[in-house]
Amino acid sequence: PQLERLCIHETVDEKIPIQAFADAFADLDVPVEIVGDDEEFDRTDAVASFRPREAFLDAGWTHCIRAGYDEFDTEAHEAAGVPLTNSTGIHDTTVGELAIGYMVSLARMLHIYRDHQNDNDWLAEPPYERPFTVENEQVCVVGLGTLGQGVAERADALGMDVVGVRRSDEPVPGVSELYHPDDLHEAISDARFVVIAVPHTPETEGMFSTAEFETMRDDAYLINIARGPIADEDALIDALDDGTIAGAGLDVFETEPLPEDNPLWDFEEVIISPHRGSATNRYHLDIADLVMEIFHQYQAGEELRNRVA
Ligand code: NDP
Ligand code: 7N6
Repeated sequence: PQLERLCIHETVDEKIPIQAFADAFADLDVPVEIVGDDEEFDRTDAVASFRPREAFLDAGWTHCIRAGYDEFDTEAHEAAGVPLTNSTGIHDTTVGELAIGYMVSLARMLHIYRDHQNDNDWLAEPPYERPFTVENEQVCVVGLGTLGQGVAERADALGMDVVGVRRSDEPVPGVSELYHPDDLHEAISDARFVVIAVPHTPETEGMFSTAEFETMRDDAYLINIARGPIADEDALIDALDDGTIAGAGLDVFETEPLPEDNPLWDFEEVIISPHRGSATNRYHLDIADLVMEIFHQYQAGEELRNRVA
């Protein structure tokens, strides 16, 4: 059956002002409703949501407003015959810029100057050896989809030497050398920055742990813009603590919000952002455009963009 309603689940509000998101569908020719957990669905309903709910298995189609759909049960969607789509394909600029921001700040000590600014402290004699330019430094981008390509393209434009890791051997603009995940250690061993941009799957969980941090240079920085559990947090804390690696830029964590007593807060050479890699003032429009594109594909009986189940 055709879709007769677009339901926006209240969990969208965890990341996007929900009314602005709903208003972005003004041109859609079906009613748009914000719904809660007591809502019942049928096959004429489309649902856009941040979090999964079992009730969505009664709908006609479910869209996850995140690129990472690791919380959704793809098998249940397949068994119920309810297509599930995700939001990959739109975060190259937003998350790419965040990764560049981390690297430039870590290289040029912006985070440390800001710490001193908080105390009105001029920091007259910063260590001469500490700052460096990202230009000519090597970055290894692990995962070369939308996020990874967004990072690679920007890093290349800054004159960095970009290498990368992916399972397929499809080349990526700006990436000088591609490695298979089996050769992860070789890929990361010379890099000044290692950027994690893979989805969270059974294969990538714990992909970075003690052995990987030991393989990295001791003046290297880990940037995680994907999902917390891909880098074992206890092992990361140990590696930062004993100088196995130099620092980190982290947007994602094993537990979010990051608990107040987590040791990661206290490292001078760690920059933490609250899982806002995609957050800009027009994010609701980017997601709404994608949802409308898939909505029209569904109505036309076409293949759905970003279908993951
Ligand atoms: P894509 O699907 O576009 O890209 C994923 C890439 O990872 C592909 O290039 C794939 O290439 C590669 N890959 C998959 N498995 C492996 C593996 N085992 N080893 C190495 N490479 C692998 O996803 P996106 O780039 O859109 O998003 C990636 C993840 O980032 C999301 O799943 C999400 O968790 C996270 N994310 C975080 C955001 C934030 O706010 N911080 C915002 C958006 C996304 P190949 O098939 O060749 O291996
Ligand atoms: C913002 C989610 C993703 O996977 O976690 C990120 O896309 C951002 C709605």
